[in-house]
Amino acid sequence: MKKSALPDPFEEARVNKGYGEMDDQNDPVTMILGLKDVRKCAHNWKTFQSGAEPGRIVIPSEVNIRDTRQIPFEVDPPEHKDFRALVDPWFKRPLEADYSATLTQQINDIVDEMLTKDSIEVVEGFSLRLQSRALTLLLNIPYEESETWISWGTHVFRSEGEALDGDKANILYDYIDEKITKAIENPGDDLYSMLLAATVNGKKLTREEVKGVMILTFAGGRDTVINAITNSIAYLAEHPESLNRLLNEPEITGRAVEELIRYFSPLTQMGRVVTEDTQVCEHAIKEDSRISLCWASANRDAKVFENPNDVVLDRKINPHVAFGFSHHNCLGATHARQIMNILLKTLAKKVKSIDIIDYKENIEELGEFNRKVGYNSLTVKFNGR
Ligand code: HEM
Ligand code: EMZ
Repeated sequence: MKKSALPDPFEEARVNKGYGEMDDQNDPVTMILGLKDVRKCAHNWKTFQSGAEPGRIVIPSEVNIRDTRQIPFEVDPPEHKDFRALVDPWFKRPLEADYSATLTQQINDIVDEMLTKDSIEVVEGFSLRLQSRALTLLLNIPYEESETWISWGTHVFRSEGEALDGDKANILYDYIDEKITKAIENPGDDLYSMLLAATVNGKKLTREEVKGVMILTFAGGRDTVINAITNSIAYLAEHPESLNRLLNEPEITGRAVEELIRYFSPLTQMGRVVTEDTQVCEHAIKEDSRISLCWASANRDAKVFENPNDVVLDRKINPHVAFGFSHHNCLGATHARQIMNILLKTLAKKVKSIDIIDYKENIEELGEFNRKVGYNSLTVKFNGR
C-alpha cells in the first residue's frame, strides 16, 4: 500500500447491505453508502432534513458547542432557495480573471518559498497557509488578515485530541462578531458588508443570519481544502510521472482535479435528520434519528466508477459527489476547484519531484469503520525542475 493511498473502508458493507452504522455521542447514525441511494436521500429534503437543530447534521454533532444556524447549510427548501440565490453570485467570483490572477500569484509565491527549504511540514506550513490566504480573496478582504486565521490551526471547532472544542469555537465567534460590528460602522466591499446590505424576501438579514453565513464560510472550507491540498502533495510525491503528465498535457488538469477530489473525498459524510419513519436499503429508520450521506463511500461505488480505488488522472465519466448533491451542493466548490487547478499547474511547472520524509495519518473513527481522510502531519522536500 502506498503512503498516499486512501483505502475504502466501506466496500464490504456497501456491497452487502448498502448501509453502515455508527454511534455519535449517543445519537446514532445510519450511514448511506451507495452512490444512487446517497443521491436519492440528498434530494429528498422533506424526509431527510438539514435544518432541524443547528449542529445536528454535522458528524461529530456540534449541538453542544454552537447554536447559531449556519446558512444556507442548515436551512431547508423553500427558504433555502432564497438564501442560496443571495450568496450564489458572490461564490462564483473565483471565475473572474482578477481573482484567478491573484490566486495564481499567491500559489506561485508559496511554491517558490517551499522550493528554498530543506523540509516542509505540509499541513500547517503549506496547506493551511495557502487555504487561509486564498480565503481573503473569497471574502474580499486584505491579505494580512490571513495571519490571524493561520494562527487558529486547521479546524475551527476541533483541536488535537479534542473532537469538539467549544473554547476554540468561541474564538471564531468573537472574531466574526467584531468584524460584523466594524462592517456596520464602516461598510466596504467585503462579504460581511454585502450580507449586511442584502435583503431576502424583502427583509434585511439579521445579525445572527449574517453570522451564520460567515461561520459556515470559515468552517466549511477549511479542513476540506487543507486535506485536498495535503493529499495531493502526498499523491504527487509518489507519482512523479503525474507531475510530468500535467506539465505536458495541461488540458487534463480539470479532470485531474475532479479525480483527486473524488478519490480523497475530503468531507467523508454529512448527516440529515429523519422527519418520518421510513426505510433506506430495506432498513427501517425511525423519525428523529439521523442518517448520513456518505460521500466518501459513494465515490468508490463500483456500480458507477470503473476501478474505483485507482486514481485515473484523466477519468472521463466522473459523476462524483465529493461536493455533495442537489440543493446543498457545495457553494465553495468554484473556489476549491480554482485552488486545486492552479496548484496542480504550478507544481507541474516548478517541481520535478517531492520526497516524503515523515508523516502521521489522520484517521476518522466511525463506528465499524476507520477512514483515513488525510494527514495530521506530512513532512516533505520539494525538488525543483
Ligand atoms: C456544502 C464539500 C470546500 C462552503 C458542501 C457539501 C459538501 C462539501 C459535500 C454538501 C453538504 C450537505 O449536503 O449537507 C466540500 C469539499 C471542499 C469544500 C470536498 C473542498 C475540497 C468549500 C469551501 C467553502 C465551502 C472552500 C467556502 C469557503 C460550503 C457551503 C456549503 C457547502 C457554504 C453549504 C451549501 C448549502 O447548504 O447550500 N461542501 N466543500 N466548501 N460547502 Fe463545501
Ligand atoms: C460545518 C461543515 C460544513 C461544520 C459543508 O460542511 O463543515 C464542518 O467542518 C464544520 O465543523 O460546522 O460548517
